[in-house]
Order: sequence, then structure tokens, then C-alpha cells
Amino acid sequence: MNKRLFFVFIFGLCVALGQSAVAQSTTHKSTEYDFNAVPVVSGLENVWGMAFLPNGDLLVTERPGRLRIVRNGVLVKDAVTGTPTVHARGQGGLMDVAVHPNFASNRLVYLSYSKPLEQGSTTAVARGRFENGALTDVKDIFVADSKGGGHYGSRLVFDNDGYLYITAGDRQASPTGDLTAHPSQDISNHQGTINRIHDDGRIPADNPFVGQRNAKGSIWSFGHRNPQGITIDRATGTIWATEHGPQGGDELNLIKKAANYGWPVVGQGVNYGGDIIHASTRKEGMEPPVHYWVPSIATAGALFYTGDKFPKWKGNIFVGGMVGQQLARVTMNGAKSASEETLFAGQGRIRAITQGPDGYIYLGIDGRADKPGIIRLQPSGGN
Ligand SMILES: [Ca+2]
Repeated sequence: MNKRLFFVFIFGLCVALGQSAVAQSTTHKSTEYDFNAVPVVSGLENVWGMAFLPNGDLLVTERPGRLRIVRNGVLVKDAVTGTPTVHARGQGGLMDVAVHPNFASNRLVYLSYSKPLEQGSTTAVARGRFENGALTDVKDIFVADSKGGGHYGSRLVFDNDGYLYITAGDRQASPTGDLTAHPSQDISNHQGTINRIHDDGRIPADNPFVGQRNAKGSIWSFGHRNPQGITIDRATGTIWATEHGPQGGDELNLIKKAANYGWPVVGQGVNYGGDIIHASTRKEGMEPPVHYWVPSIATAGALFYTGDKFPKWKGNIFVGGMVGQQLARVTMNGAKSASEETLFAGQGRIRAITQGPDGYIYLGIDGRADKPGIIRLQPSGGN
């Protein structure tokens, strides 16, 4: 073997070993199950959103601006064409993906993203028809009136009546001065809101602030900071959202029509560094969280689990953490949280979480392409 061939051989061996290391499952214990965290695919960069299609294909967004397909556990090489141009800087880029409830007949896919503007960027949602690895007829159906830095929010979920909910962050507007004048407390813009629209972007006539002067008709709830997780209990239609708080103020909220979730007037956290933000944790007319995290785990995607693979976890809400690189399992007692368990930690920043048609839990990891981008949780010993 000549010298050059030898180095090619060693390089190949390293790549192969590296891949086998990536493909390694890890086993974890929890109060109710021992389970395996199984890497599904690597080669994805900064996974942000995931949604299964009726045929079992998984659509995955990469924050730099690509929509990818995972088919039978393999990452399809080419990205989906026709996706919108994104402001891929800082926290911005291509974010969530949702599939229309009637996808089988209308092929509609929804993408949230940070839309480049003449000055800065904003949270937007585009809709397109997905066929043969391409999006066509792509158009924006929601463009937030918001300005600032990061904190785009931008999770998507359809409710049982076919309305689309869109979270929009506060764009890092600083909590100083008169806190009741903060953009999240002002419904004449979309900063710090959860919005409810028809599947084509029209505003439903029964939205709470329709017809109110200087109010955005799409707003369903307000007073949020940076809601990066939203999930629904299909049995009851209840919608839950997580939001990044300041230091020590991450929240899980039960989302109610017209409700004010209090940011930045009330909350559990303090500014990074420890400065006081809130005069109190509660105030009449402001919804307290059903669960909160002190210290913060940087809550991202959320999942109300209903699958058969982990029967004792049905009705639990799973929340991905990024700074904590951990998965939280919150058990519920009606509208209140009953307990919390950290399922595992140190496996990467868990940005997205969804339930597969197979009943397993899928985690989307916001990390480097050489690390697992998607991890599947399954009970140890088969099932
Ligand atoms: Ca709150």
C-alpha cells in the first residue's frame, strides 16, 4: 500500500468509526420505563421543526433554510425546493413545519420562518403544495407586525376545527420602564402573541379582538415572551404552549382565548445576571403558568403524548430543553402539573419534539451535522 492510499484508508476508517459512534443507542432509566435513545439520522444542521406526513415520511426543517425529508429512517439527499428565503442570522431562519389536517387531499404544508424585511426581519408563515420533493404555489399567509432582534417564537399547530395557531415572540423587546407598555402587553402589534387563523390566512370572525380598535385580529392570547413550543390534546382540544422566560422563568401555559400571560409584568424569573424584572409573580387578570422551571432549561418544543408505545406516559407533556439539553416529562392533574421528571440530559439541544405514527417519541436536535439530528425514544427490550 503506498503512502497516499494508506492515508485514504485511515481517513475512511475514521469516518466509518465516527459514524458507528453516531449510530450508537444509549439506554436510560426513568421511574416508569427503561428506554433507549436511538439516533435516527445525522447530517442535519440545527433541526428546528418536524412533522410526519400521512405516508410516514418525516419533514424536517434546518434553521439555515432547508426543508428535508426522512424516508424509512434515511435522510433524502436533496432538500425540498421552493422554500421561502429566510433571514438565517442569529436565532432566525427556517423554523417550524406543519402539515394540513387534510394533507392527503390538498397536499398543503406550512412553514414558519424569519422573513427578511427591508429593515430587519419578522416572523412569517408560508403555505405551499408539497409534491415530488418540491413546494409550489408558495405564499405568505401570515406576516407578523413585529420588530427587534431574536425571539421569533413561530411554532405551529392545527386545532381540531382546522384553525392554525402561530406563536410569535416578543423580539427581545427589553423589559424596562413602564412594563404595562411593553410590546407583549400591547395588542396593536404581534410581539408576544399566539395567533389563530384560517388555513388560508383569513382571520376568523370569532377571534377575541376582531373589531377592536388598534388590535390585531389574528391574536388569540398575548403577554407571552418567546413561545417556542405548542401542542394539543386531541381528545379535549386543549392547547398548551411553552415559552422561554428570562433567567428562571420558563413556562408551560394552558392557552385560553383572550388571556394575558403576563410578560413582562409578572413572572418567576429575573434578568440574566439577576436584576429584578417583576414586582410580583401574580396579578389579577394575568394567567399564571401551569408549570415553570427555576432554573430555566430553555424550553423549546412540546408534545402532549398519546401513543401506545409508552402507555403510562399517555397524557404527559414532554418539553425539550436546550440549555439544559434535557427532556422534561410533566405529568398533569387536569389543568395543573402534578410532577416533573428529567428523562435524560446531555444529548444535545432538544429543539423539536413530536410523536411518530409508530407511537414513539422523536426529538429534533439543534446541533451540528455530524451529530444525530433526530433521536427516537423507544422502550428497552423491544415493544
Ligand atoms: Ca407568563
